[in-house]
Amino acid sequence: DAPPTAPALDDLLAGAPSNWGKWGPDDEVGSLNYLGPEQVLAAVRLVSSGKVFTLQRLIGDPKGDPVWPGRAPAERTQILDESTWDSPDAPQYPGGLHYADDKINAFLQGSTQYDGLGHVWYGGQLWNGYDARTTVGGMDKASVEPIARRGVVGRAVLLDVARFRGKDTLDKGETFTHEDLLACAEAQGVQIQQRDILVVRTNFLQLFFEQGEAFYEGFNEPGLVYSPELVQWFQDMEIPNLVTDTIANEVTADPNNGVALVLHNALMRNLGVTFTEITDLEELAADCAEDGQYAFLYVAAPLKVAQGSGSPVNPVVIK
Ligand code: UVW
Repeated sequence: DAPPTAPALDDLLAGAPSNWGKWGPDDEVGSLNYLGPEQVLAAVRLVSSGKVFTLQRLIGDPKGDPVWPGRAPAERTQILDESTWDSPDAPQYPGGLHYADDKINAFLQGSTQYDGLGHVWYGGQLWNGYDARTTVGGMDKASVEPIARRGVVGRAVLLDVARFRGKDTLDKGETFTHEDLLACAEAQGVQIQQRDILVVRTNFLQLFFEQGEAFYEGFNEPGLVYSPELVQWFQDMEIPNLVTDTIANEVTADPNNGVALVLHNALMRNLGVTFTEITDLEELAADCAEDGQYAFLYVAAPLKVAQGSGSPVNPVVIK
């Protein structure tokens, strides 16, 4: 079949809900404004067992780092190690001090990461109406820095869509809707509340670890798919943050219209919903299936990168 002729995002999302201006003309954190002290305290009250889970994928994993096509996995380089200090030119420190140093060369949009709200756009405007020219040479507006400065703390709900569908992993291009998320929550015995952080499991990246580079053939991740109803639901539910275990948080190419990454625009650019991608939810999901607790305290502190379009992060869940 010939691919559908993709409409322009400007047309597809004309008249769609928008939160531009809602938190003032200078806002750069969008729907994270929904997470105030009340939400933090309510989330803290969910802690009962003291179990802790970290959601970051290992940078430099010998199994490889899945990244969006065109990006490269992070590279760690050893700069100083014990062999350095064998050299006659090595600096001498009183007392015989030796030390190791290394560095990483990494896409800020690789590995587990928070996107700045200005990471994607169409029609020459970013989140809150900022001019897209403000991205030139570095994000002067809606970078990840303001998100990193405030941090993200709230009640989160795991929605284990793979398990709900009785699958090990979702398939390439497989889609689901907000109604599927609601049905998944119901099956798990948890309610999605207003201002909840949504943590969605597909286990799709397992295919990357099984297939290596072949994973990128016909690249089309599974995920949430755009509809006006879905966008309205995110708006009504005041969802501050969408966290998933896929590279792009949504189906890569919308099967209804062929447009790439519609939800990055309808949710992130227009509503200010923060995106967190490439998380590892496996230990958390296994534990939730065992203890039945699908709502928990979620804490994330992306790195403060001036003008960064994104930043690595190791989110923490506490039950
Ligand atoms: C793109 O926006 C292309 O990628 P990401 O999934 O990292 O947001």
